[in-house]
Amino acid sequence: MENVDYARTLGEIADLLELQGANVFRVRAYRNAARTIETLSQSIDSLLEDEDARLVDLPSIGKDLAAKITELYETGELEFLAELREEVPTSLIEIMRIPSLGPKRAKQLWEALDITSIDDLEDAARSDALLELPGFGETLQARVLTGIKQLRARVGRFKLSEADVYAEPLVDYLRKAEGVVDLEIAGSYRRRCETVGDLDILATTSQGSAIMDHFVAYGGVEDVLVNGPTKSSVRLASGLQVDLRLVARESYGAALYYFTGSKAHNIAVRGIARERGLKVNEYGVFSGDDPIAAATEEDVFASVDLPWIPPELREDRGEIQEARAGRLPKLIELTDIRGDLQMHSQSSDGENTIDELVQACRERGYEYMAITDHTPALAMNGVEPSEFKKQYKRIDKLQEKYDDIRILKSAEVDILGEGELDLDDDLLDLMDIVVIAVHTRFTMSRAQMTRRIVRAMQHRKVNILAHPTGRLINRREPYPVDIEELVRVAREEGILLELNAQPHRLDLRDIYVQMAKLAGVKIVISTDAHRIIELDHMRYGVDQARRGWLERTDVANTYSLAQFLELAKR
Ligand code: DGT
Ligand code: CA
Ligand code: CA
Ligand code: ZN
Repeated sequence: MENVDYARTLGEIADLLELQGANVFRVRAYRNAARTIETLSQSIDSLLEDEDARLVDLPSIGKDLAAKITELYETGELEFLAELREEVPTSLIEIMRIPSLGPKRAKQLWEALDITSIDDLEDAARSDALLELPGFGETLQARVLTGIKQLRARVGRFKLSEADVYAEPLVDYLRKAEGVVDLEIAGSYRRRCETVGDLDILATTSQGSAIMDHFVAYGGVEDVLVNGPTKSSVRLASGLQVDLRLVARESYGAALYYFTGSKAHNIAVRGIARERGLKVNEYGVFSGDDPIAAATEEDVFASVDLPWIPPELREDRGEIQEARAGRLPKLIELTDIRGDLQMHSQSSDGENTIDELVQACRERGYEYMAITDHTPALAMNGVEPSEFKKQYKRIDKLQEKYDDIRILKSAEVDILGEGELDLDDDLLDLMDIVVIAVHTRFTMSRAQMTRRIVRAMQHRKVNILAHPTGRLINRREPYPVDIEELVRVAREEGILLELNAQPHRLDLRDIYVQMAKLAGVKIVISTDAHRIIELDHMRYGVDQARRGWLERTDVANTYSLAQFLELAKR
């Protein structure tokens, strides 16, 4: 099993316990364990193969959880989960995930109206049946219907980071097939979209199609949908569908181009080709019946007088015109990053000490970093002002040991309901950099939310607005906010906007990143790491930045410390 499979199982237990109204600490124990496993650098399977390794040494894993994980490892199943599933209809979990419902209301719907599926819920909401329940009203009922619509639109899409978990070992496995020459994942995965519907793999071999049988024999395959000599499709145990196409070596470039997409980009390029009397398909670019380009992507682009366009830009959002004019951006790369401006230590909800985080950032070659613990408004995870003062003294001490990295004193200051900040000015004055964010009260009107955030941005000490829209991919829509107004205020006030690199946030999203760039607002890409391994999420932030057309100079944390501080200055 993959670590994500273990994590998913523990997460499901947490969900089911929550629906039963179990003790919150018990629920949280499962969630924390799931998170530990999801971000572990070593695989649970290999850990358990090693006799000396002890699961209980991992953070958030006690004796009981270790036993459950071992049972999963040994039998592939978990009796406890099977029992829970008997007691709770699984589709209630989906219902519970609809924004503004949650476990208590899902349970209430189940008990009072016998609602156990999304379809039941939709029927009930449409016939006004929800209005009869205590605590439900017109607004909530309308919100439930919107939530159902959104849920239906996104089912089946995997976050890019989830797809990576399955894609990387599969690609390693496929490369071992007989005679493989080229092997690459095209489609939305290659364009580094934030979610992917399926994986589209292309291969060429020196001879034969042995790779097809090798593919369908892969251990992670649950169903073989098609097994042919040039195209096979499977569904992995995780539900992810994978297509493998074997193409002729002389037309590999054309196939790679075609299956990278996007469809909109392909259609636009095909239109240009048609004007020139050319035809483009997955086998090549043709003038009449004669292929004029097919071997490489560069050839395909050159046949319509375009330079090669990076996959992340191929969305038909102006890249073709800019390419023609010789104005394609030189996209930012991971190695350009020189610091990370958001991470949490043990003082709030992080797992590591500041010392450990500093070591990890030094290992990553960073020149600066900021510790941004939560503030008291987040009851369970917040740090009290007196604790922040102690933390800053500790940072001063620690700083004396290092001249290769600057540890910036900071906090992720909560934006309260009316736009006030959760810490007093005298504490903000002790910080090198002030990061602000909304974490509560998502349901205000667009105008109210915009006013709230703008007011916070206008506070003279603020430098960075973190995860500006609050969305969680596949789980929570952004709160309603006038993003253009936030960009305008950022420009006016000299505030940096964060592109949060957590793979389930990626907030700002690509088009807003581009909007900020066009307005002349600098972006910071921060990992918001809650443990060391999450510092490596930086690559997802950089992927998203590339999709937003950012160059190195558009990103504040690609500059030297002195230049960064100058950019952050109000
Ligand atoms: P996904 O899988 O929903 O995340 O998105 P993609 O972009 O990977 O889409 P997919 O898997 O349906 O197809 C892969 C690529 O194949 C797509 O990006 C462009 C190309 N393609 C598929 N269908 C068409 C089509 O009808 N016309 C054109 N021009 N290209 C297509
Ligand atoms: Ca795809
Ligand atoms: Ca596909
Ligand atoms: Zn946050």
